[in-house]
Amino acid sequence: MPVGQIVKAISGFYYVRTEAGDVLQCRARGVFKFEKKKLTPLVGDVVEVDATGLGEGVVTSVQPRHSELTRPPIANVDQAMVVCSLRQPRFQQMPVDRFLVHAEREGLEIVIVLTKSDLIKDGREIEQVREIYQAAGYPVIATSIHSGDGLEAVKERLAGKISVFAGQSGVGKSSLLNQLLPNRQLETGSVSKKIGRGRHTTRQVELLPLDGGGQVADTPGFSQLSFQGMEPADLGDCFPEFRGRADQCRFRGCLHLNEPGCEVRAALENGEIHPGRYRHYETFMNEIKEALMRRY
Ligand SMILES: Nc1nc2c(ncn2[C@@H]2O[C@H](COP(=O)(O)OP(=O)(O)OP(=O)(O)O)[C@@H](O)[C@H]2O)c(=O)[nH]1
Ligand SMILES: [Mg+2]
Ligand SMILES: [Zn+2]
Repeated sequence: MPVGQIVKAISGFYYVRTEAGDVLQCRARGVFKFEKKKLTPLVGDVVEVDATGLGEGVVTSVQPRHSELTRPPIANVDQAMVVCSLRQPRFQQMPVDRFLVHAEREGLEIVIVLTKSDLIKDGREIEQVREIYQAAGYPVIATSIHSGDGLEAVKERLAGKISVFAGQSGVGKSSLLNQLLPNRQLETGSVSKKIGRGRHTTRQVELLPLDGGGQVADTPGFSQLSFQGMEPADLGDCFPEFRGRADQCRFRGCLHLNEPGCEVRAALENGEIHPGRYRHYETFMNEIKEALMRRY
């Protein structure tokens, strides 16, 4: 039975690229389950298909995933390109930090991609953002589709991997991909002047092959991201700049809030951890605790 990968899903149809390179339009047969959980096939899933002829088929099984994101919905990616614009809309640290937690939970490689650098007159702003994230251990690439800034660096990071472009609507995910995929023109949209937000131009997740190996997924912009199902003790692990220090906290299970002998707080106080990142840790911790209270 041929094995393939779901590259797109639209209203109950799964588009499966087989090893032979054909794309079959498939329905799913039956209910798939892992660990007793009902599972809906996602873009990125490796599946078995029954070819029924004329470019059509049926998905008969889904293989276990090595990673899974709910927003954007995609399975088996290796790397997340966290895309955020510098202007139109203005850079916002909160949604980036929020998404980073989700990507860290799935153990993804992460690159922060800043877009629209042509709209910035003073390079210091880029340097400030770079400092925040490089101190946390993330590579940061500033890009512009107009000046060509950073495009080669993004290409190098994508080579040979399965990556997802994730970020809010209007930050320029599809525009950037159009620069990297000369044979594909993805639809792009304008940013509303009035509310400074994108218009949700991209409607579905699509996995696209890259010249020279690797694949990349364009995804719809999203804004709401919650921490449902997370435990307070999980959060620190999703901040790479906390991880090495947490082992040295006085108490095991230290949540790095008010505990004495906390090495994360010590690093914050001597300026090794960025205060904005720590503030977001506290915000997310409160959200996780509130969600837990509602559950019981
Ligand atoms: N000045 C400038 N504008 C850019 C750049 N990249 C994208 N844009 C503009 O930003 C707007 C939104 O771009 P899209 O690529 O549609 O954004 P998106 O992230 O794919 O948005 P959704 O599909 O809605 O999630 C368009 O008007 C683009 O022309 C850039 O590097 N510089
Ligand atoms: Mg788009
Ligand atoms: Zn601690």
